[in-house]
Amino acid sequence: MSLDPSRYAPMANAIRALSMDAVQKANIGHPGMPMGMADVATVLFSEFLSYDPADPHWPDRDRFVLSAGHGSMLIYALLHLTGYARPTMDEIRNFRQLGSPCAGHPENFLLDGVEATTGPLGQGLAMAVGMAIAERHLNAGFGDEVVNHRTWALAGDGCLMEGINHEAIGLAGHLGLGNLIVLWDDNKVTIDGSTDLSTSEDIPARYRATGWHTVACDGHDPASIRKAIAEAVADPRPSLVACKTVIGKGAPNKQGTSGVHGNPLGEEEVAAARVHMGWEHEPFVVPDNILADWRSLGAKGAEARAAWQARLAASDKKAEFEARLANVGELAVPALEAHLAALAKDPPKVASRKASEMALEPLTSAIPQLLGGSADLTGSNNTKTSSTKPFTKNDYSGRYIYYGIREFGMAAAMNGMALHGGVVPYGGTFLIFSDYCRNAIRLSALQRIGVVYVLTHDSIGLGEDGPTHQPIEQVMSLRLIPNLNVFRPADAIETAECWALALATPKTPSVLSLTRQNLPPVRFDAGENRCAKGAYRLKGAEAARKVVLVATGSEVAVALDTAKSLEEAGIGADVVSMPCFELFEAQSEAYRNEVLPEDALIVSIEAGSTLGWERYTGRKGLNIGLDRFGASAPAAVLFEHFGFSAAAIVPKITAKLGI
Ligand SMILES: Cc1ncc(C[n+]2csc(CCOP(=O)(O)OP(=O)(O)O)c2C)c(N)n1
Ligand SMILES: [Mg+2]
Repeated sequence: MSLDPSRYAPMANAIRALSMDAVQKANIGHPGMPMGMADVATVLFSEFLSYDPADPHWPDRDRFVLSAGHGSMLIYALLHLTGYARPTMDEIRNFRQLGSPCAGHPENFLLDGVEATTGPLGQGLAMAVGMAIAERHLNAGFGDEVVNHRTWALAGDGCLMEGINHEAIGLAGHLGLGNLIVLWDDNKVTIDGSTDLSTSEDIPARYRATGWHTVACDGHDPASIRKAIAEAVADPRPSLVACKTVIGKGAPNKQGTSGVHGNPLGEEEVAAARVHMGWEHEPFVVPDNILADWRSLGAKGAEARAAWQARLAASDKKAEFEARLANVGELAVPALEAHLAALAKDPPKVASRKASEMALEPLTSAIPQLLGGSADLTGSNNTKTSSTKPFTKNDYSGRYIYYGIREFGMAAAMNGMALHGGVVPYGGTFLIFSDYCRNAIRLSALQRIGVVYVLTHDSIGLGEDGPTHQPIEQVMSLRLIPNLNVFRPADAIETAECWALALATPKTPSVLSLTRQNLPPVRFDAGENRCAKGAYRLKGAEAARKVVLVATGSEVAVALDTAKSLEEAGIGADVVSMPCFELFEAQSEAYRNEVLPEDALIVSIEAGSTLGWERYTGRKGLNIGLDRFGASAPAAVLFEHFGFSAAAIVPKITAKLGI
């Protein structure tokens, strides 16, 4: 029961009118993209996209990602018109105002139907790649009956120009993700003006070179749009549909210019657009007949969803599928029980990256949702386990992704996988290259999703590779990102505990900061997850307590050595291991004061930036760290050279104490 296409023009104009009026009322926003892509969106939502406004979380729905997030009014208009409960017309009227879910850029946690937070150009498309990966993986496990949907990304010139585009499409082409379709708003305009100012690239040729199918259409002609999308759907490769459009289409004097990209049209031009489009209705009024056409599409989606529910009900994999969509936190604890008991019995001296691999072995075996990978550092990040065979074009059931040297692409893809659901992604690179993917890590946190970053070689302790590879400011700067748990475990037991914690927070991503170099065990008990409090007293003072040494990761062993020397000099010293600032901050004030008492000299020891440690050491405390770049030499030499030894630290403490 598809719509009579002659109805499309007024339907598309409803999108245009809502967009220009909402932007005009807010007096800020981007009318150009929604007005330019209104015709393409109308054909897509009428004839191709599988969605049900009454059940926005239906697992086998198509995913639609508005990668060109500045055009947020397009998705707000579409959600309202097709009959999602929100946004209401009042909420659209309050576009960009405090409390309205119609934020400047679409936020996945504010509105059902917004599958991803977008706005940082390029990342929406890269997240769509991750969604398509998750879809194919679940399809391999559950079959077409249960999982078989498409992922659509609407992207602008900016999304295609960003460097991450290269990483994302390279991966998608290599993996042959045929259910992925990118609709390119090929309007040849960006903020500064014509794209001729900055690019002369043959974009479809680049896509084809990475294994994509490409097709073009007149983005204002429904028949042309339909033909191109149908071709994209039929082609087994991922597809780029170049939709030739006029930015701001419908605004007679401003369309086609960069002026409509990100500015209100102005009262005069809004009035002229009404005349030009033949739209006689007041702002924020959509006539019943046009709204009815839009709403009838929702009913079509309900049929598709009901058919899927019937297929699931009849499937012998129903229970397994539903279990796959559940949170994994509770599976992690029992999965690690025997491993932790064995560690406590015979604590190994291993690098924490190795300890991570040892924990991942039982975790990946017990938790089918875990989908691992690395940006070409598998052997260094220790991310591959015996139960995770490669995910390839010919075998999507694999659970290990060779991302290639694409850190940003990997991080964004993992965001897409987590947003899709049914998989829990973890991926590795060197900690130093967290800066390459930092904005995607930030989007994991902003979007409230459980991605795990395995970031190894986490200090000068990596040794001979030298300053280009030695993180200095990375650990502290990752702690600046809200809603991100940064773990820096001190030994094998802490590493397993931190893995359990990382998998227990589906709405908070985690970073595991892990060493290249071996670490002596500092923990010999495994009954209680002591890392869960973020920081805890590892060793109490023997002599009268004058000092509390608080350290993370590889420096916990240095703190224990230092405490030993202090005790020998009659100076009582606690040692606190602080694997996670964020979890410590969540503890009661009483607990925090108990661990870091007022009446002792607090000394932080961490082989990285000291800025930030004052929070715990105070103005009178002591910060042992590294506020300069490292050097190329063996790890042990560097630790000695930069003063991470009891011999170097004790005199600083005694001087501070005036002893
Ligand atoms: C990573 C990133 N860089 C810069 C911006 C700021 N910005 C928003 S839209 C835009 C221009 C995008 O051009 P295009 O994708 O062609 O959108 P159109 O003007 O056609 O709507 C820029 C530079 C951004 N949102 N994200
Ligand atoms: Mg453009």
